[in-house]
Amino acid sequence: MGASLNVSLMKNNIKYNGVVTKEYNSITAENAMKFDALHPAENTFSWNDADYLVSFAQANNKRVHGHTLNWYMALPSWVTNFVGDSTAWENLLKTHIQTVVTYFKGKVKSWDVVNEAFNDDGTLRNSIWVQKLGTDYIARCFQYANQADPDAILFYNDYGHEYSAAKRTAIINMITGFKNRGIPIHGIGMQFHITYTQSDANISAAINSAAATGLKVHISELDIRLNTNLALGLSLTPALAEQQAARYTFIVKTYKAIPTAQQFGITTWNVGDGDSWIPNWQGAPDWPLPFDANYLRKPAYRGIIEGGK
Ligand code: 9MR
Repeated sequence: MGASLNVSLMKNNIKYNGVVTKEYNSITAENAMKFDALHPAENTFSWNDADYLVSFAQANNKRVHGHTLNWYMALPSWVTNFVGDSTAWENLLKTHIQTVVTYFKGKVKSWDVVNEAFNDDGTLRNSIWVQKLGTDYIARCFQYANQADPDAILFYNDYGHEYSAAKRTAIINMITGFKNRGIPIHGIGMQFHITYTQSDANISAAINSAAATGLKVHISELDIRLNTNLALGLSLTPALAEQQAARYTFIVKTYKAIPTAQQFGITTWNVGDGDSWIPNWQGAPDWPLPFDANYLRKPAYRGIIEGGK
């Protein structure tokens, strides 16, 4: 069980740090390993925040999952403004991936190599990477990462598997193609930023179709929103909290039914309701996580335990 971590809360909030230390055995950096954080200028790498999380993990015996080597967001302006031919762009891509993977070799044992490359309709997102490097850049990202650390477990990470059959089919087709071509890919990350109204059928279809690839499956950014109408005055009622707990239980149960060797883990995106990215993103209050804003366990916590039994 993992969570994505905010470095400044780890340093400054004793309750946050305590809950993280006690409750999880895997961590992902919420932002500290993204391109803009690690590589703010062409010839500058900035490792401090990422190092802090890696040291914490080593001292407390936790796995570190790397997020993310390639994404269309969280890019520094030197990349979005970069001028160069396709060789120069390829070099930029390769240098970033290989510098980062080499730096963390042996410490970060798995990576989201490429994040969110598809649109919800299953077409490839027309990102800066597609524009500069063509559609097969995704395969090359995996090859570059694998060259830098042949032992790293490499994931393709995305969202929407539960609500878009077209998107999950496109992702699975890409993965099958990679396997046939010998492109090193070992896992599929499904973010699962979902609402409590998401159906059993959709959740099962996402988990089971990912498992059918034979790859490791990571539920990589789980949170369960309650404010489906974006009501500004909504408050968390016991009834809503119980419905959320039941969704957590169903997800964990369904996940635990896939072959054990394919269960990479379940990671929530953030730790407590007070540090969730959701309220800010949707512009309305919400309580998507297993801990409340004081880092006390919610019914969702019990729901997770229940699902693992
Ligand atoms: O939670 C992250 C937020 O703090 C950042 O501002 C944002 C941009 O870097 O990324 C958020 O995390 C995203 C993750 O990296 C990829 N999947 C969606 C997550 C929520 O937007």
